[in-house]
Amino acid sequence: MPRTLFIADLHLSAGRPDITAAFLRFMEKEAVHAEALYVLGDLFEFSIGDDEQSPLNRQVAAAFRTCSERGTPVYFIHGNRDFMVGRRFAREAGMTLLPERQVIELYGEPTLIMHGDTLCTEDAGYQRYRRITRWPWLQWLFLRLPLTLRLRIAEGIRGKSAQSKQDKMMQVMDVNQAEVERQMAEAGVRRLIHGHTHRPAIHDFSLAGRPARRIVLGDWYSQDSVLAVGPQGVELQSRAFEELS
Ligand code: LP5
Ligand code: MN
Repeated sequence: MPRTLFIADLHLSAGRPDITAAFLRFMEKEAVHAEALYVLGDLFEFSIGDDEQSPLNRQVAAAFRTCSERGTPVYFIHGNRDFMVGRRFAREAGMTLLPERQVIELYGEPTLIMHGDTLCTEDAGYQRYRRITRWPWLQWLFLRLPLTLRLRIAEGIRGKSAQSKQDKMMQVMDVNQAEVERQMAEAGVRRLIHGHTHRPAIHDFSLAGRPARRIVLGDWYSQDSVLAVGPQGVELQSRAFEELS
């Protein structure tokens, strides 16, 4: 049975070899059998530019390349942590970079896919930070700094972000339903798939009087989270890392 797989929020880092192991096993055992693999952001804990040729980055690029060479195309949408992943990494990984919002036709159902951070409109501090870090000239300058300095800046932002998250209400960091409906209506879809909030769920609701669905992928901190979509329907799966070995 054909199926298309979606993952997000793996937060891969050198400090969590268990997540990398689960990811590599997933690539080898599951992704290669799919029609396509979509990675909806925050694959990496953070990215500071494609010239960071770390062993982890090499390993991930090789896993994607093997997958696409064996017939499963890999598509990537940036998350709020890895928006500096660029064309060079994409080329090395044999994957296609998609814009921040994309409508794909999934077995007859037009579906909007994205990372999900743009849906959190109540998080004004984050949205301001997001706008600034997407300025092309700022990214251009950032990429010209030495890697060690970029790493220090990234650590600085992570610290500030973790601090400010402590003062935010859970609801502020979730999606705003009106924004969900606005973006779905604008895209002309009745199904949305995203990650970012780490609140895996399938939400059914009514959009302009007709049934609509929002599917949220979970993170990979201590379990995986994989959405499989096929002609028969959708399945949001999660397995604890211990069950995977
Ligand atoms: O990722 P998560 O879920 O923990 O939190 C996000 C929002 N935080 C972020 C920041 C990332 O976690 C860290 C990414 C490092 C990127 C490195 C690349 C740098 C490239 C620079 C290019 C120009 O995205 C968090 C949201 C949360 O999701 C829920 O939606 O709330 O947002 C924040 O907390 C942002 C704060 O509101 C504002 C942060 C101010 C940062 C100020 C920067 C000062 C720079 C200092 C440098 C030394
Ligand atoms: Mn995110």
